[in-house]
This record gives sequence, C-alpha cells and structure tokens, in this order.
Amino acid sequence: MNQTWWKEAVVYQVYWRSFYDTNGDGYGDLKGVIEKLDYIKRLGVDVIWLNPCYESPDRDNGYDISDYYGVMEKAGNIDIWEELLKEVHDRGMKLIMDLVVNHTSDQHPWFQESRSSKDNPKRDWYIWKDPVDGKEPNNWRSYFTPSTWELDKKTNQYYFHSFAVEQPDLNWKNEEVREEIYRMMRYWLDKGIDGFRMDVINLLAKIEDYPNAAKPEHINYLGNNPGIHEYLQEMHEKVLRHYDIFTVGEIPFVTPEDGLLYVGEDRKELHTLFHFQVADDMPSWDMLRYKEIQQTWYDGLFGKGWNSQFLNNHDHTRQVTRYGNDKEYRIESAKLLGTMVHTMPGMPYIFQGEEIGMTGVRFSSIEDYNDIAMKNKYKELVENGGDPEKVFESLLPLSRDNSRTPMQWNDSGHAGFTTGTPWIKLNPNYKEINVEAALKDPHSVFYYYQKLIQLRKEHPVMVYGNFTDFSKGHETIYAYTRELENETWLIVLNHSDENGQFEIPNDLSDKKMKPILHNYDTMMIDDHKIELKPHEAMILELQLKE
Ligand code: ISL
Ligand code: CA
Repeated sequence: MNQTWWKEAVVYQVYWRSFYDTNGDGYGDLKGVIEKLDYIKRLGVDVIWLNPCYESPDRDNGYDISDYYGVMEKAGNIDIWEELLKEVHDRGMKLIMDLVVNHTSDQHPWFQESRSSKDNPKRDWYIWKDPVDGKEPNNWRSYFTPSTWELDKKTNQYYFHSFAVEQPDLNWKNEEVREEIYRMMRYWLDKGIDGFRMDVINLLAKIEDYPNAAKPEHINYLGNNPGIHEYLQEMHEKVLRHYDIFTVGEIPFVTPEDGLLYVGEDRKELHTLFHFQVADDMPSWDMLRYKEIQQTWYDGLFGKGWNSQFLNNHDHTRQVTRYGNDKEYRIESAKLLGTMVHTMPGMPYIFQGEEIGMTGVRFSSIEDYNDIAMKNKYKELVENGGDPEKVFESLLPLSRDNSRTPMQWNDSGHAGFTTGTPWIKLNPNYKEINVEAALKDPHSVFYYYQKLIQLRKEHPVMVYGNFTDFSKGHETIYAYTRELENETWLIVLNHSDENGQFEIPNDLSDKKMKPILHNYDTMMIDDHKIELKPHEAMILELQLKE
C-alpha cells in the first residue's frame, strides 16, 4: 500500500451557509470561511471540503446547480472564491470542491433548452420518457418524492429525477454531456483545487429500459448500475489522472465488494469513498452492527483500496446526539466517538461543529425546518392521512437540518454567526456550546480533537496500521489494535452510560501499556483488565515488557 499525502490527511467539512456570515444577510458566506481559516488551521486539519457554492436556485441548498461556472450570490463571487483558495493554500491546507453531476437544477439553461421541445439539440442531455398507460413510465421512488418521474406538459413526456422535481438527472449515456462535465471539471482543477467530493457519483448509470421495481421503496436500483465503471474510468482517463488530486465518491447502497470496484488502487477510478452502511442503515447506535460493518469494510478494502470514516455530515444528524450521549456525558461521548472515527482504518472527516461537540436540534414546528427532503416527506405522509404531529415527531431525529444549524462561535446573539436574522434557527444550547468556550477550556473536545489529529501526523500506525478487533460480540466495549512494523496501539472504548471492563487477552497481556490519549484524568489498568468509566476512551501504546 503506497503512502501518499491524501491517505494521511484529515478532512474538515465546511457547510459554508451555516459557518460564518460577514455581510449580515443571515447566510454564511465564503468571506466568512476566509475569516475563520485560522480557526480551522488551529485544529490541525489538512483538507477542507466545501459544500456546493455554484450558482443555484437553492432548492436543495446548492445541490441543484444552474451554472457550474458561477458562484451563487449568497456565497460571494468568483473573486472571493479565488481569495479563499489562495488563503487555504497559504496556510498549507488543501481545498476540495463538491462535484454534483448526476443532476442539475431545473433552472439550468441546459434543462430549459432540453424541455423546450422534443427535437431540441439538448433534449437527450436529460432522460425523457413517454407516459405508459397514461402514467409514469415505472414505479420507482426518488430520494425526495414518491416518483422519479415528473410530467412536462409542454411535450407530454416525463423527465427523470433521482432527487427533487427541481433536480433533473443528466443523461450520462450522452457523450456531449460527459464531455461538457469533463470540461467543467478541468476549469475548476486548473484553478488549483485539490480534488472533488463526488455527489452520489454511483447514480450516473441507470438500469436500461427502467423496469418496474419489485419493492419501489428500496431505492437502491438508483445506483451501482452497469456502465458506471466505464463512466468513471473515462473520467479518470480524460481528467482525473492528469492532476495531483484526491477524489472521494459519495456512494450510497454499496457493499465492500462493490466498493472496491470504485476505489481499488488498480481500478483507475476514485481514491476513496463514503459508504452509507452506518449512516443510512443504523438509525441509532448499535455496537454489534457497527463492529460488523467496520470488520467487513476492513476485510474488503485493506491493502487494496482506501476507506473513509465519518459518523455525521450535512445530511446526517450530529453524531453525539444520534450515536452517543449528548446529555450528561456529552463531552466524554464526543471524545469517544472522535477517537473511534480517527483510529479506524481510513480517512477521517470532521463535520463543522463536531470538534466542539455540537448537538442535534429539536425545533417545535415544521415551519422552523428548511430541508426539502424532510418537508417533502412530511407533505407526502400528511397527505396520505398521517397525523401531522406524529409525522413531524417521526421525522425529527433524522432531519438533515439537525446538522445544518449555524456554527456556534460564542454565547452572544445568534452565537456570533450573524448580525442579521439567521436563515435557520440556532440550536439554543449555543450559550454553553461554542468555540469561544471551547478554546478557553483545556479539557474541551476541541483540544482533544487537536491531539487526535496531531497523533496522526506523528504515528503512521494510525494511518497504515492493520486492524484487529479484540472485543467481538461485546455490546458496549470496543477494543482493537492497530499495528504497523513494531508499533502497536490498543484502543479501548466503553460506549455506555455504565461502567465497563475489558479483560486483557493473553496475546496482549505480555505488553506494557503506555497511555497516548485519554478522555478522563485517571485510568484503571492492571495486568489482567481495564476498568472503564462511562464513555471512557483511551489509546494505549503496547510495549514489550522488559
Ligand atoms: O440524506 C440522505 C438519506 O436520506 C443521504 O443518503 C443523501 O440524500 C444521499 O446520500 C445523497 O446526498 C447527496 O445528494 C443529494 C443532496 O441533497 C445531499 O445533500 C448530498 O449530500 C442530492 O444532490
Ligand atoms: Ca452572508
């Protein structure tokens, strides 16, 4: 496994519209990111992933692009973007952009032309089908709507959309489309960006002929279809291989075997991927399922392809709330989850605010929410007779807005995020949970994350070490080693509100244990066991006993 810069990197995700507002319009902006770069640098991360800031009507918060070459006014303009890239590079960090090419906005000129008439030269840039028996061409659901088909009355054909009606899918079978996307990618790469996070990149190929699905609610028919690898190998051949960059594919519905086809070092496609076997399949914490998922991905990829590790992002609610304890053990739990993500095999991602233990939110009414996925689902369920209150309650835990509330900088009005009215309400706990408080507290989650990231720079075992689970079947203790040449680390986590105990197995008992990082002040280790407090996490270096 050859060693490269991106494998050793830690990525910080900036959802800029919720990061920092410099012009008082209530939206974060790129100037705000520039002003906070020293804060990001202080954490010690290497790469910034910037969510989409291209021209967009913003129906899906920038994931509905109407001009790939423009910067939306809310974010700033291309000059500010250029300044951001320079300031990131001046601080020795790298910037990757979001590549959203499975679909555009319905306001994109390409789609406006395509929908204008059946014989428009761009008709085939999107996916159009005649009605079948006067209805949608098949029974597929989209991510955000009951059908993937929307009737365009003007030409009496349906167009295909994997997400919202406002997000028509591009037709990747059309070579003109592919060439235009490659040209756009070169435009941004030639500006000096360091790679792409590729939005649902495994959805580009569709099942030929669009047959009905036996179970339309299982929408995995949207991805991993024949032809996808040819598209990605062509993208690699025509664009990616010509730049010193890294690419991470967002790849829903994928197993380790399929995942390797996207990121195998010999595949000439992508460098690494986000899979969703945790985020989409584990509504709440399930230690045994998590261990199983981590083991199968390690077995499937290690030595052949690179994995990524995350527990939250702008689509998936904050990890200390969803997968930890965001109440009496919030600090210890945030540190435990951070320790786990950063010591698992793969590239760790930090979602803005995670480093200060920000939590998910519970607003009181659907009007307080912005997420199109949640609002569409609420509308569908209520129209189908669901009780509005019960439907609302059911959607709260997984609403994407949980992670999209503004970054909490201090305890002043709007947490120092904006001097205007924030585009979405803040989490009221910003009074206690904010950057200013974290930087003043030597025991804060921030400084713990800073140490985790620093360790990665000093110890290749954290990046390249193998992985052995010594706690199989244990529902609260997760204890595993990472080993590289003569360096062996033992990570022990007690994911529980109760005390726990790890019996040191024979093959580890002949080793001295030197603490490397710990989220409590005292440790209870003897020759045979480790006593653990609630949500206690520790990294130990194992040394041969003299
Ligand atoms: O939210 C999810 C499931 O309910 C995620 O699985 C997510 O919708 C899916 O992984 C695709 O996400 C990406 O593409 C979407 C956009 O809304 C998301 O923000 C983006 O991360 C369409 O572009
Ligand atoms: Ca602003």
